[in-house]
Amino acid sequence: MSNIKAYLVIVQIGKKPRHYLDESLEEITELARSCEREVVGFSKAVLPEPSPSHLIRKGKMEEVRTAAKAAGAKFLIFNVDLSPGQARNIETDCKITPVDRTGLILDIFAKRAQSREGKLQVELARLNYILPRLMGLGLKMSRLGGGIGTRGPGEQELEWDRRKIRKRIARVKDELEKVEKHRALIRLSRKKKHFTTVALVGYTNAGKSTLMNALTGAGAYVEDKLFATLDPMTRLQSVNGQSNILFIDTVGLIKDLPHGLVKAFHATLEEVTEADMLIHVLDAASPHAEQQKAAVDEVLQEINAAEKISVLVLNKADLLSDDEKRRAEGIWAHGMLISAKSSLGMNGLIVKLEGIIQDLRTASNHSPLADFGHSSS
Ligand SMILES: Nc1nc2c(ncn2[C@@H]2O[C@H](COP(=O)(O)OP(=O)(O)OP(=O)(O)O)[C@@H](O)[C@H]2O)c(=O)[nH]1
Ligand SMILES: [Mg+2]
Repeated sequence: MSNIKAYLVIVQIGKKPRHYLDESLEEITELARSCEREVVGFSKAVLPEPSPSHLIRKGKMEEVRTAAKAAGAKFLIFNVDLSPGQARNIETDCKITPVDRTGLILDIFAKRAQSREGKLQVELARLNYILPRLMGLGLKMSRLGGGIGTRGPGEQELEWDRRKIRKRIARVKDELEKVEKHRALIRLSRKKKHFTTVALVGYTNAGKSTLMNALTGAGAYVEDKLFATLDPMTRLQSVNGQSNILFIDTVGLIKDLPHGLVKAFHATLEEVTEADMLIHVLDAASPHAEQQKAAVDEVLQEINAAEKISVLVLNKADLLSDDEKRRAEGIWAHGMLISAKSSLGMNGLIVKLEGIIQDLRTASNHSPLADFGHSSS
């Protein structure tokens, strides 16, 4: 199957860190690849401020259009988000569909969603993304329709679509609420059964699913693509004599995660908020490991999970030289160097987990609330 061709437009607006453009290009290329788009070329632009009409200036837009057309691109992928108006103008002038960073991430999520819940979450995020864009289109249609007070047939259609979308949003939200309630019940029953839950969190592609498999033999889907995992997967496991440990593999995070997505994935991320402890998986071999850790920490803050007991694992240690290992340990003194793939350092990690879980259990046995809700189920 041949992939759909895409041309990248990498824009820097205002002052940014030194390698911003290169890093942005690298990230969008990875996202495009994960969305099964074939990158056929790219342009870079540095702007003091965005042009309200097309984001980039007219001359640059023309250059992009010519290069993209010549390369047979069906999409123009931008590294930043476009306003509905900019997206519409670019499409009208270039006759190539623009996709912004959020749109691209949403497309990947849509491809990956498997479970009913995952599909609902992605649908909600997409509907919320489309709604203001339809409104932009509606405005244009009303202008086409003539003066104030007159409505072109096009606009009526869009008005109706908007209503339909709003209705659908309400229904999807309703259904998600039910799912959330169901999840809460499941969590309660886990508590009653005295399971200890360990959530694996981290930047996308850090190796969470690989570690999940190494710890539990779960057979979680692993791929060298961004957002390979969308639906949380749970596996019950014993660790060195500590039984009833529930490992949860979760959706990967990314910097500047579109806000709508965080909201849509509320129920999934709640698994992290409610977990007894976290394993933060970091790709220590990535040149962007520090930024990636910061981005994950930010989301953990946002979902009130930053204070949780957590173990930082510096994964992919098999790719590091001795010097690089020392450097990583210098930056993250509490981090544990492991390779989920080659099982390097895994024994140490398991011993560490066992110790923490034992402490957690001892603490909860001594807590006056320990027997709260306890039953023989
Ligand atoms: N060399 C090396 N590669 C690894 C290691 N752990 C994972 N990988 C590779 O990294 C890629 C991503 O692994 P996944 O386990 O899918 O990563 P993830 O964090 O679950 O990714 P998402 O689900 O997309 O967020 C795969 O190609 C893995 O084979 C490791 O310890 N060493
Ligand atoms: Mg995964």
